[in-house]
Amino acid sequence: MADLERARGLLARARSVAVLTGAGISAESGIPSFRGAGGLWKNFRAEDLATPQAFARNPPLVWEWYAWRRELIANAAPNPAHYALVRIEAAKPQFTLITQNVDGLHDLAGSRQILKLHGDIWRLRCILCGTHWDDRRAPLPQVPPLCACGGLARPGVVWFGESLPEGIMQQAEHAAAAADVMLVVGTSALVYPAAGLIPYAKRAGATVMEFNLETTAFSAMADFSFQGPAGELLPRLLI
Ligand code: BV8
Ligand code: ZN
Repeated sequence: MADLERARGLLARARSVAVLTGAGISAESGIPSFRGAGGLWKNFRAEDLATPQAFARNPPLVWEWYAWRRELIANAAPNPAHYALVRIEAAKPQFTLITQNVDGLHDLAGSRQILKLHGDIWRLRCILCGTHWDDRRAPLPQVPPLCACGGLARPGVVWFGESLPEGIMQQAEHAAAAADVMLVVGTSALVYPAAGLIPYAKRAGATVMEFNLETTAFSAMADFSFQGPAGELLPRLLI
């Protein structure tokens, strides 16, 4: 694929690289995505369950979904796509991995410079006293889990209608604006403000390379749009 050769050459010469990943990069690790090709959470629309309203209305139902995902993720391993990003990070003077994923597989693979836009499924936060902590037990001994103060704990993730962690979009925009190359991997590019980073990088002069099973709203704007599994395509970007 001549285009992949060209993309590989551009990436090799890039000083500064930013990456935006979505659920699709974890699909080959056995974790179903939310929408689009391979999405297995059809019965649970993320927009219906990943909201403060859904949690207020029915904490056990929302926790059932997260407990199920935590168990899936606990038994999942990073795949060649995650590891390819670790190798790119090691080779670049400037590298930022911006992820929408909450599964922690980038950390497990060895990525260092990670911006977690939507939080982390292993973190819990008490809705009463605000204490937050890591709890990696899967299954959890009790669902919904309670805080030491007796308050109900929630997953430490960003739901629809909730703002992202303080200052994280500024950091992400800074990385996108500084990037010579932006890799966009396994995201349907439907959720904002994350998806806005793609045109943002493009406007700032980055070469945008998309890796997805299907096309998205930004495929036409991208300099390269590769259709195929990230686990197969990303390793071929490396010399
Ligand atoms: C906010 C929780 C404001 C954690 C998630 C109308 C227009 C525009 C925006 C809005 C609007 N109405 C509302 C909004 C804002 C809203 C939004 O964007 N809604 C969308 C649905 C339109 N955004 C928000 O609410 C955000 N907050 O805006 O706050 C604010 C400001 C100040 C004060 C208060 C409030 C919060 C967004 C975060 C929501 N939380 N999840 C969790 O449980 O995971 S979003 C959820 O979708 C996940 O986090 C996921 O990461 C994210 C994006 O999905 P993707 O990662 O892209 O996954 P998806 O399944 O969609 O796609 C997978 C892709 O991979 C597919 O394309 C597939 O083809 C591909 N693929 C599959 N296999 C492979 C592959 N590719 C390569 N290889 C493979 N093997
Ligand atoms: Zn508490």
